[in-house]
Amino acid sequence: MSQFRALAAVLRGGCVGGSQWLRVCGGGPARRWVDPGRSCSSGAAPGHSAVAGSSSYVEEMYFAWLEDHKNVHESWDAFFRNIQDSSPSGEVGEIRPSALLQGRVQSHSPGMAQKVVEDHLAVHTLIRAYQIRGHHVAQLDPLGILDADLDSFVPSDLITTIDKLGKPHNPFSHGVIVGFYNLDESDLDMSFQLPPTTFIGGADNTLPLKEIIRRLETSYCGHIGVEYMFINNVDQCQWIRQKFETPGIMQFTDAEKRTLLARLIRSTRFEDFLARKWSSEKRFGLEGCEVLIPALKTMIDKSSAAGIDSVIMGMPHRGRLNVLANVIRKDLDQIFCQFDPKLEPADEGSGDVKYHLGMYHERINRETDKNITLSLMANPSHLEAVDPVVQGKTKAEQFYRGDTQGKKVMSILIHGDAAFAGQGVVYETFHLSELPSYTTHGTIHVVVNNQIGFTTDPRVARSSPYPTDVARVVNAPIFHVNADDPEAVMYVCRVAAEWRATFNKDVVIDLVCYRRFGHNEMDEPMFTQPLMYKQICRQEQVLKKYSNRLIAEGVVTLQDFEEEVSKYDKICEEAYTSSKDGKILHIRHWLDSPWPDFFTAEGEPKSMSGVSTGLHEEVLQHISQIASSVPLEGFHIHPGVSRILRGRADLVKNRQMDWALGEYMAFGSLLKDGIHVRLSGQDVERGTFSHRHHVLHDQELDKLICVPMNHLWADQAPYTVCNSSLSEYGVLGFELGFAMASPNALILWEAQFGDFNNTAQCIIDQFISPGQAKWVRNNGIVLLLPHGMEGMGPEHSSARPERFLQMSKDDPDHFPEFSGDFEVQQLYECNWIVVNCSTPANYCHVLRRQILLPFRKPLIIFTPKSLLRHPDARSSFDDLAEGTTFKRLIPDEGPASQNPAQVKRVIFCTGKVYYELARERKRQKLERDIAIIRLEQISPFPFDLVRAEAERYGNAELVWCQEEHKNMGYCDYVRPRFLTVVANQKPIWYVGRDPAAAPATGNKSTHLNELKRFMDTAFNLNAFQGKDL
Ligand SMILES: Cc1ncc(C[n+]2csc(CCOP(=O)(O)OP(=O)(O)O)c2C)c(N)n1
Ligand SMILES: [Mg+2]
Repeated sequence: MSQFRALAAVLRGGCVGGSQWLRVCGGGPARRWVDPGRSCSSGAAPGHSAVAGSSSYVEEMYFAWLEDHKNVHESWDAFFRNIQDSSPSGEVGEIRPSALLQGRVQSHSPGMAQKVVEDHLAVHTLIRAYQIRGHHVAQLDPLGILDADLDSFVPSDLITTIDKLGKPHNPFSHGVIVGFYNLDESDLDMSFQLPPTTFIGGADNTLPLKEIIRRLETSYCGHIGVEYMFINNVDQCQWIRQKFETPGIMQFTDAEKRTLLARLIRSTRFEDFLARKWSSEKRFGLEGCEVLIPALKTMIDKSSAAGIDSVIMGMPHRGRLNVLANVIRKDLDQIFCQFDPKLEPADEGSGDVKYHLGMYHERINRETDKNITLSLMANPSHLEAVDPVVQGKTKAEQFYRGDTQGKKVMSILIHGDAAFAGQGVVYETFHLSELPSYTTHGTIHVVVNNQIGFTTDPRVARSSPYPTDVARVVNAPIFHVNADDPEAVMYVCRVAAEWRATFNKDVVIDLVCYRRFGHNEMDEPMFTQPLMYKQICRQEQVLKKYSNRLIAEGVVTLQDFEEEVSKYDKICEEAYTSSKDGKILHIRHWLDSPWPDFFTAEGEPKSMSGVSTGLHEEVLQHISQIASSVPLEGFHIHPGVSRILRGRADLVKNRQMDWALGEYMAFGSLLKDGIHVRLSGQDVERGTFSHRHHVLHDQELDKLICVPMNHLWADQAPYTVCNSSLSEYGVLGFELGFAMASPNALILWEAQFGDFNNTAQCIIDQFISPGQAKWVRNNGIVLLLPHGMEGMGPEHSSARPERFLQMSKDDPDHFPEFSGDFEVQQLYECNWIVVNCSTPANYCHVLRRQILLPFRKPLIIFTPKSLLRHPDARSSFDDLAEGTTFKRLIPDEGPASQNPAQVKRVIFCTGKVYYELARERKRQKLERDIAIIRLEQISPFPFDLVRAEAERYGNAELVWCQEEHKNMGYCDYVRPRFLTVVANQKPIWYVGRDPAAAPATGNKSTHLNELKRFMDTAFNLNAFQGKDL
């Protein structure tokens, strides 16, 4: 590099003749813009090979630069500035530019130029290398044994003070730091212009290389590892650089340090207290990551200051009790009494274990003096399953409060390292984060990265360097931080909250920590992690380390510290004493989403009477008119859609409706009553089967759409219909969470085909079926599951009714007592409602009933495919008229019903097979002999109505007919209930397909043969004669 100083002097001397020379080459106006992208007159970057051999080219650049620094590319600008800065005085002006092309100087210049250029580029590249890869060498692991990125390498493009600088890196290179850049030791004192993509200079534009390296190390390789260079937005990258590179930016006042210490005391002493009092109880303590509590509180403080007044959180087992106690501020005695084995439940909740229950609390944030509501969602053991649920609940709160930018309501998700890396729902949830109908405008994710999952080492538990890599897909910055440095942790929490408030995008904090004990406190970790745990035994508590540090700094005295500790210990002791008074466990106190106005003060329904779901003719006419037209003028719809709308209009003229219109009536009428309706799922806007068309697309203007359902009434509630990402687990979880926020909304999730619901099985099994029993909260989510054997093969045929029915809790062997309104009472007691409607009117009624009921239960609807267009599957407006209601069972209304004593067989069925049965009965002219009765509500089983029908056709044999295979469908559910209805006095014969492994055949003729076979049996009046049960 020193060689180049001579060249600098030479070049400087040539400034006199610069303008003359410029005319020769440029031939244009005196001032030229030297475009770095062009050849002859451009400013190819100083390191470019074209530059290396051309000293006249360097001269050209130099003179242009002298005239105006802006004439050249910024790399040339930096290059010449550097030369100017380092040139010894006196040489300037002695050599004319022509000399540059001749003699000694000329012979040296190309190589020298190249070296200067290379050095400069090297430094810029080095800065960039730190920005990209500095986190790989950050000191993140408090134990100092595992590398947080599972690799101990130092990237070759980083020059660090610890292992390279000043030492020959390559033994054959004779004192030159070869590394990546060909820099030598003398370059360390050389000053370099800093690029605009770094803030390490503070107020300085240039820094010596040595200082550049030191500052980069401070910013990127200390206790914080910042991963952000994958973000494809320059402003966001600059924002992060400014937050982490600006010298001295990580400052805390003494007051802030004391608050941090006080919070750390609470976090640590809470776990110590539990360990002392209940030494043999599992509690999934936070030891090793005590800093989580001050971390969450810092985020909440900062977010509150930015205007947030509601924070919805989701988290797994680890540290949950501590979060409840010290972040949400649940009364300590209520937490402690959970450890009492004699506690009796006071309400219906099955009493889920204490580290699963949720909580909702409104309080004043002490730092900001503002109101804040904190809720922690109840969650199952199934790690990460709660993620989309939290997001849905957050979205709903934002929606109902008109918080369109997420400035009032936000979510925080806490994760374990193994689960965050391993569970696919994490990815699914990330992929909802930027979608218009699903975004919550930024979530702060915190990973409690204790570098272990149960007994499994991360080196065999994930393929990515960090557990957080999944977040890169959505350009979320990731802040890795050593959890034993509380101030570094607080700093990243502060920045994360500011990031969320500034960009409304997700951000991840990776708290690299350790787990002091086993997976739970009873578990022996030495079996599997002997070395790690030897180190953990030696590891001083972070509270001890930090308090010592603050005492040494003079921020607190030992006495202050000890007083603070005993103050909190005393609080715990007092709460412990009062917890012994509690004899009853009120699960209701652990409700995460209360609906105060919907229930009585005791949490009971306000009434238990039946609901009228019929509609006024005017309402029916108005909705159907909007449903069959385009409410916007000059809107160009597709001719096919036009045809569909005309078809609807024709139906309406005859006061008839098909399935799509029945759905329109339900949604439209609820919207009229101020009920928000939200329908979400893959392709729901058009409808997979192209029957719905709730969003019309202008055929000439891009992105111009019309949602007629939002044009029904001026003061209607909003209708949301949204095509989702191709996810079931994530999206169903999201909608379930959405449905938690308010009882006054109809939230529907439609599976593209019903069989895909099993991809969301965890949400169904862990939340929807047992949610109320575990967590005493109602939820009225509706699942629309297209189902039916259409000869289309094993996929897309079955929504697996058998599984939903198996989880229904009504007792098959107990004939219920009929008191009050039996229908409502039975619905109140069930865990969910399972229906298969055969008519559009009944579909409409059941959707309306869902909202008009005084409580909420999940509703599973097996919806049709071929029936969507079946000419017989239509309803008259009369079926929805005022006074009509949902029919749990549709009796036979034909000739058989007029002379029931003569009827020989009653076929009970549900769903689409009814139409096949009815057609076959007609074909065989058996309408007097055989009654066909449709079970529309399968669960809870309409014992009352079935008994009435069984009694009415007292002489007939009873048959259950289904199109599904015998080990599937409804058979196993209905059979014992039928037997209970007839007190086991009569058989209920099965007609349907034989048992099978796959839900349907893929062969059309086999399908038809199967259908024919069971139809033959259904109408063969001798089929069961002489048969045993
Ligand atoms: C989906 C799921 N699979 C398996 C388990 C069983 N399990 C409970 S905790 C745990 C390890 C979790 O490790 P990590 O996510 O790192 O959290 P940590 O316990 O270390 O805080 C496992 C496998 C579970 N709870 N959920
Ligand atoms: Mg872990």
